Amino acid sequence: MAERTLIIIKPDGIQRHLAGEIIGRLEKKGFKLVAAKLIQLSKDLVRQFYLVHEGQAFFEGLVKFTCSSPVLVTVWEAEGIIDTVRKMIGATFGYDAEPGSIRGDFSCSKKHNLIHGSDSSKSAEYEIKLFFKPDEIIDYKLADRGWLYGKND
Ligand code: IDP
Ligand code: MG
Repeated sequence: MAERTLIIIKPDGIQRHLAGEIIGRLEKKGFKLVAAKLIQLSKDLVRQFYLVHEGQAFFEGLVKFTCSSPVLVTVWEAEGIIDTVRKMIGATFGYDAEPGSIRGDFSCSKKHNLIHGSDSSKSAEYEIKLFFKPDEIIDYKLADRGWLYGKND
């Protein structure tokens, strides 16, 4: 199985009507969508999700923001997807993010930066399990896969 990553369109992405734009970039890159749901997160779940940031000055504000509107939680698959998506997302703070990246093109904020992407395979495994049961992640083949992938060619 190819590598998997968890991508969340955060509350600002939904409220600013940017979910389609962001999902479209991931689709056009050739990544395979294997799970998706729109959910209103609870504070408890967000605290677990952002556990590594507990104790930081921005933590409670981050939890409040993440629960302030529904989010679109998705899982994507492709060779090397974790690092590639992080490059497509750009630096954490929108005003620092490179033009051409998702945050660089659409965010000027620290907290309101539109999208989450797992930062390592360990985080991806932890995060995917928080939101999806194994049978909610769909195993299927993309018809054009022969044209898309080939990290080891
Ligand atoms: P990442 O989303 O690029 O992986 P992290 O450092 O893991 O960035 O931080 C998680 C999220 O917390 C960020 O995406 C952002 O929404 C928020 N955040 C991080 N640092 C700050 C800060 O200093 N002030 C306010 N919010 C922050
Ligand atoms: Mg992070």
